Amino acid sequence: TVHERVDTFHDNDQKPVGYGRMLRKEDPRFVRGRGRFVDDVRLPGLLHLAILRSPVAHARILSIDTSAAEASPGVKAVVTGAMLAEQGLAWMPTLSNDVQAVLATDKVRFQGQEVAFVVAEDPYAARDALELIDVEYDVLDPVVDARRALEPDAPVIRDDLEGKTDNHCFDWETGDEAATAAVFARADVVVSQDLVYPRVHPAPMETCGAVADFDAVEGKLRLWSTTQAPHAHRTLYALVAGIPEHKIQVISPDIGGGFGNKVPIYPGYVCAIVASIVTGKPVKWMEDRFENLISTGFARDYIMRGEIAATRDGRILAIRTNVLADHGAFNGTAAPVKYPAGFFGVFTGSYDIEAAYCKMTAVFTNKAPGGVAYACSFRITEAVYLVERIVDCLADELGMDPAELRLKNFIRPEQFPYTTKTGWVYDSGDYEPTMRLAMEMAGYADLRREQQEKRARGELMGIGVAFFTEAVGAGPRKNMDILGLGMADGCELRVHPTGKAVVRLSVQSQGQGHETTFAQIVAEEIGIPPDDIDVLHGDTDNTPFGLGTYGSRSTPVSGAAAALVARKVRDKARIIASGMLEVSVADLEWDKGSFRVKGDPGKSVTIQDIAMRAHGAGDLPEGVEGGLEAQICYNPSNLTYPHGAYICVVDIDPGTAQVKVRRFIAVDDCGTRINPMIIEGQVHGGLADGVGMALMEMIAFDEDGNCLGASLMDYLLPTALEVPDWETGFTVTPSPHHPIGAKGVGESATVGSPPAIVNAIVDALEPFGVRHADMPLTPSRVWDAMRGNARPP
Ligand code: PCD
Repeated sequence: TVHERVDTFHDNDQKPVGYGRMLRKEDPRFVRGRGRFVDDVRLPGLLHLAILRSPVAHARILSIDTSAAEASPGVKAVVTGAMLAEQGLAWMPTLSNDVQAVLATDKVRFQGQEVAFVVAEDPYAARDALELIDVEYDVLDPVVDARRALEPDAPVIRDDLEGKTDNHCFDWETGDEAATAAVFARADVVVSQDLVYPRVHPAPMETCGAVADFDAVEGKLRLWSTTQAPHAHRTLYALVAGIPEHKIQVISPDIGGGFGNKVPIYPGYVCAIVASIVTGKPVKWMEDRFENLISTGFARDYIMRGEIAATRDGRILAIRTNVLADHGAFNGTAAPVKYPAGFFGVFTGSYDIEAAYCKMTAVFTNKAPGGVAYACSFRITEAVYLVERIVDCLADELGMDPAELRLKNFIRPEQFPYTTKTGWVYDSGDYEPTMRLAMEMAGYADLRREQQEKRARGELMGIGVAFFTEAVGAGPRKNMDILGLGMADGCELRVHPTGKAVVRLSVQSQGQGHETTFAQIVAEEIGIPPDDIDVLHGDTDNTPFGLGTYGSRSTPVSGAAAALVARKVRDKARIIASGMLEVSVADLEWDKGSFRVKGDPGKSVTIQDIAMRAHGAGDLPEGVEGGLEAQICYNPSNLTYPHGAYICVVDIDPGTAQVKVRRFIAVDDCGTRINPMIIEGQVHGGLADGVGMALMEMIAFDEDGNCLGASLMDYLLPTALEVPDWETGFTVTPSPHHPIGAKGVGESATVGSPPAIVNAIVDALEPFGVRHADMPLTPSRVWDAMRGNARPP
């Protein structure tokens, strides 16, 4: 366990080989405005596409008249759902075994749904023509509340599905219902609490878009698109559009943030492809902020009841939960097939308990589809919020300190690998030091004293504690696939004659800095400096197959692939070195960057010498082919389970109910740390996300199904003004099954911070007898809670 609180980093003069703080290789491009995003793609003859969206949440389409739009200046084509239906393209599969309308044919099922598109010479002509399309709607009653969706007389939203007579999406359960009931029956203390994780939106800085270029002569489709999973998307386009897969190239260039929003396939991508085929020209579709917020993958929207059973002295025995999940109009989440509720099964948290059970019902409503893993490994954010809130409710009931209660119930280090009561095998963990470090950095005892003094003066100060274990790195192909595609990752490494290298990844960066960290992983293994290693990604023609970047899977899966492919190259280099030095391979030892003869350190060859020899004149040892390159496909044996302890300090203005996050201490354990500077950046970003969700963000709807969070004036994102100076620390518990011991970290802070903040606010409101209040804790909600009428969103 290491305790480090560095807030500075050294520059590139001290180039470390391998792991360590290193400035990002991609940043010179970004800070000079030389990034190349989808909207920067300009091809000769480029046409522009705009989408007509439904103004209402639920209606039957009676007629669509496109004649005026077709006659509008600059317009090349106007396409409706009926026209797509003729080609069998009106519906497409989602990444969770549902279907979604590309363009509505029968009904519109959410406000903002795609109804028709216009292709024109410029984006303005396309947008202007949208207003000339005349759609006649027969408006139906919308269902905007998940509870209402289950009522027997609720309108049936998905009447496109054969024999569908209700709004059920799926039922799911995990754990042991009877065993859990038995433990609850004999427990001294049982606490239950209703909790809502409201619908929020990932809101990346860059909205979604695509440029499709179908070359009829070559029969080849090139698609630049804002995708977090180019290879998986390519396979899907091949299956849906019937274009042979080797004739599709998906390019995901620089991406301005993904956060799960860019995992699904959106109708706009498919429309751009259709438009290019129809017009014979390249076509660009870029949505605006409003379209992104109302129609693309939202996150959360879980209504949960949490129950916790314990002994009087604070031993947690069992956790039970019942969840109503709102999936919107189409089940558009992306989750491994066997996990319709994602990894919600980790709701037992970081505690060693006797029994657990979850029952979930998912429903369709007249809201945009999604339920995407927004900075979350498939619903872990909801699971962690649930457990960390009810543990606090239990602490309140028992009159115990929330940190002490957690310390008392942690899974102990000697229990790892630990199989939870819902069947997850936590690979490694050492929770107590992480918690103690956070408490020490926070000055926990002093904070509690300060709180006592302030309470005596009527001031509202709260201290919130949260501890999380995540499951990231999907996943072992024996039980994880998306639409039949196993979740493994390929990696290819080529060392050129002069000792410079190129590594090709199947994952795709959206800003995380993969061009730096993957060069560092390879550097650590073969001793070539990171600046001499280029990382290629995001282009299906030039990278090996793999399932993409989300659920913090790049480090656990592709990071392992990169280390192993480098070791494969090193093994070959060793044989070549043995020939060069005329000794057996067993007589060589590796010294980061060179092989030397054991006992004769003067005799050595560098990796660069070996690279030249591998490509150069002269014979190579028996059985060794020329060149210095390798390729692998890595199938992880398990997920990795990072953990962390977060402590938040808030002050609440008793006159305005405004919450100020005064301090935030985050101690993360992601195993071996590749680039601590990047990790801190990841944590800072995730913590800001958490402040947003806990205090301000919510996609709400009125009773007609109008989206009330359709602009950044209504959907509030945190800025520098709302966040404190983060205090970060770390511990290191390597993953035993990962070749370099690294676990993912990209989502940890988003997962762990909301409960810490809400716990702090509820703690501050203790004098008012508040045990819970639902996010987002805006001043009005906090005010209501203080007045004893906390209301769900
Ligand atoms: N790392 C290091 N070390 C360790 C780990 C990690 O260094 N141990 C680093 C790496 O390398 C990278 C990062 O860090 O760079 C991260 O990682 P990860 O965790 O593995 O992750 P990834 O896979 O790479 O990524 C993903 C994530 C996610 S998932 C999200 S949401 C978010 C994050 O990522 N997103 C983003 N972060 C970020 N950042 C940015 N800038 N942008 C973006 O967009 Mo999801 O599911 O999709 O929802």
